[in-house]
Amino acid sequence: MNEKTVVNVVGLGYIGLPTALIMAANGVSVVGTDKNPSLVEKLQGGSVTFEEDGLEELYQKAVEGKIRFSASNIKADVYIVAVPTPYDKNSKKIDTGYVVAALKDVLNVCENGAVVVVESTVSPGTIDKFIRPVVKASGKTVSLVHAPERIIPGNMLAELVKNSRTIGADDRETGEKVKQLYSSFCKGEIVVTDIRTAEMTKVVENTYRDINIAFANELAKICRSDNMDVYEIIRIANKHPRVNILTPGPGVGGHCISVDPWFLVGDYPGLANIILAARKINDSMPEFVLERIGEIMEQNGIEDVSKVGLYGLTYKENVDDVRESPTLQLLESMRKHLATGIKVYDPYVKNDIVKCQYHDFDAFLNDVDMVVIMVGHDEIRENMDKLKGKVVFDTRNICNLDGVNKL
Ligand code: SAJ
Repeated sequence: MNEKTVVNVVGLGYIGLPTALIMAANGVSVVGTDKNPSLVEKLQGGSVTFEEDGLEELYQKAVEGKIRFSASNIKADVYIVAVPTPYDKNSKKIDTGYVVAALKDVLNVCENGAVVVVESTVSPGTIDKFIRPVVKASGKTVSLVHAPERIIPGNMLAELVKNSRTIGADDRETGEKVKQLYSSFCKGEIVVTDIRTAEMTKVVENTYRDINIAFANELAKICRSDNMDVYEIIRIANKHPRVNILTPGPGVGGHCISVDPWFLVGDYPGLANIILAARKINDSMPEFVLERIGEIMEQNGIEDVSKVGLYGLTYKENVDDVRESPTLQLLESMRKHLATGIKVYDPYVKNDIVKCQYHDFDAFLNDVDMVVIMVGHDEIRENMDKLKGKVVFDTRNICNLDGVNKL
């Protein structure tokens, strides 16, 4: 890798875009491509495509540097594939469709000797099973690398720089080459290993967090059943030097933690037991919240569900990503129970994506008697006073008003 190295980032979503921008802002020649022409046009036209702290500033730096956006791939030295890897809802196995399609597009244009880095999360063995055969069939000689991302939405740009990274490669030389490229922006330790270890490590990291959140959620249910304060119990238990319990919540959303553990369950049925139990607990939380809403409505004499409002549609605070969000899971559950009319508001979700959705906080509050805090966006944290006089059900433990109901 040298200053002439050209990188083509394929897929400009939540991971591809920040990666392309940060490389360009650090002097690497980057071409960002995406199959979605309107997304490419928007980037060419001067605006970013999702909200993330510091992303616009980074975009400005990148466009002053060496980046361009295109709807089709170009000849490059390194390709970084960052496209979604969903899972099949029935078999729980990974759906490699997008990665394979992106790879085929790369193979159509690349020259022999190019390096193809897969950043998308894949289940252990995917590169061997699904990616290598495609490369072989193309007749091209490329070096495959797996460099799974680790950045957390909400703090992506800081984490791109400071987090440690894993580079899985078939040989040391390729691994070191890619390490050098990533060290243009990454100041954390960059560990070079083999591809299978890199694949497994990524999935294990997200599974670890899923299991730990499930433990907190299970405690919330146990404490609710026997009238104990789960937050106080966790606060005290966490004073033990080797205990660090996470925070219970309305469920686990996002495209990572709620998805990756299923890869292990799908590939190792019978072996992945704690992992499966954790998934089930976290997936049960929206339904648990729904039951609590029913109880709290009854206790407060609220009979009409249209007098209840859900605050927050995204999967967590201060992001605009709604994928697998607990609120959407809850609404789906209500739909199955033929219950409709609950009101919804989220300052980050500008389009109408659900029924009875509001786009103004005050108008939303005016129309409801009970507010369910599903997401702890800064907006509500800074405006708690506005909830005075309402029945409040706080699933995130961020509200200290008198009489607030908790999980
Ligand atoms: N949540 C809780 N309680 C907690 C922590 C989180 O209920 O104590 C919920 C959140 O509200 C959210 C979900 O879990 O719905 C996941 O949020 P998160 O902030 O834990 O993680 P993600 O999904 O935004 O990002 C994760 C990160 N992985 C780990 O922390 C191991 C990130 O580093 C990965 O890069 C990302 O997945 C990914 O793309 O794989």
